[in-house]
Order: sequence, then structure tokens, then C-alpha cells
Amino acid sequence: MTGNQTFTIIKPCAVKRGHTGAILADIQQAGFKISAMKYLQMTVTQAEAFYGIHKERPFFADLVQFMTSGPVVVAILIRENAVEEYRKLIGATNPANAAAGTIRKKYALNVQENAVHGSDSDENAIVESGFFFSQCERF
Ligand code: 3AN
Repeated sequence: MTGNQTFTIIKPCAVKRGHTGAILADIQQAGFKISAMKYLQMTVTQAEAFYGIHKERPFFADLVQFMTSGPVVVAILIRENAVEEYRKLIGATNPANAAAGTIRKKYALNVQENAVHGSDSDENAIVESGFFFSQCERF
């Protein structure tokens, strides 16, 4: 049984370069409904908590610095089999390995500035959605 919800961030690199509208259009054209959405700049404390799972990785400090470097769009997306279908739509973490037509292939610059985040499991989709949205901010 798979969940129908995933969580995404349009990262600072993509927002800065003016790709927000095109990425949201790709998301909607792929059949995802936007359940909740906000435009915000993450604090260092928020980014460290959100990426807590990567605390021990060598790129952690850089990742937090990057994710707090400018505004992002955070959203909850609804679709059947949402986590897996969204990861197919965004493509591999490193855009050099991302399939043609994927969001990262089109809009990512490198493995860090990779345009978007997508939850990697149903459990994380719930945790990540709850990190940014309360129940009454979802539709
Ligand atoms: P994904 O975003 O595809 O789930 P994760 O969860 O492995 O990938 O990594 C989270 C984020 O950490 C990535 N989106 C990327 O911005 C950054 N990242 C991952 N691997 C590297 C790396 N080798 N060097 C720099 N940044 C990385």
C-alpha cells in the first residue's frame, strides 16, 4: 500500500534563476495536486533540523548554507503513489545522471544546486510535510 502524499522544496538556486513557475507547471502537468504551498526563507536552525539525517555527511554545512541562501517554495503534493512518481519526475540527485525531461535535468546546476527536493519515503513525506504545515494549512 503506497501513500498519496509527497513533500517538495523548490530550492534557492531554482527560485533565484526564475524557474519557480515552470517547475510548478511541470508538477501540475504530471498530475500532482498542490495541497499546501508557502514561499519562505529557511533559518539555519530550520535547515539543520530538516536535513538532520545528513548531519554526519561531509556536505552538511554547505547544504545548510545553500538551503538558507535565499527564498524557497515548499509544498505538499497529492497523487497516487506520490513519493515514487515524484522522484521519477525530478530525476537523479546528480543532474548529470538525471533522465531527459526530468526537472533536475532541465533546471539543476549540480548535485548541490539540484533545483528541487522530493521526499524519499511515505514516512518522510509525512514528517517533512508536518515540519512546514499544520493541518489547517492543507487543502
Ligand atoms: P535527494 O535530494 O535526491 O533525496 P539526498 O537526500 O541524498 O538526495 O541529499 C539531500 C541533498 O543533499 C541533495 N538534494 C543535495 O542538495 C545534497 N547532496 C547530496 N549529495 C551531495 C553531495 N555528494 N555533495 C553535495 N551535496 C549533496
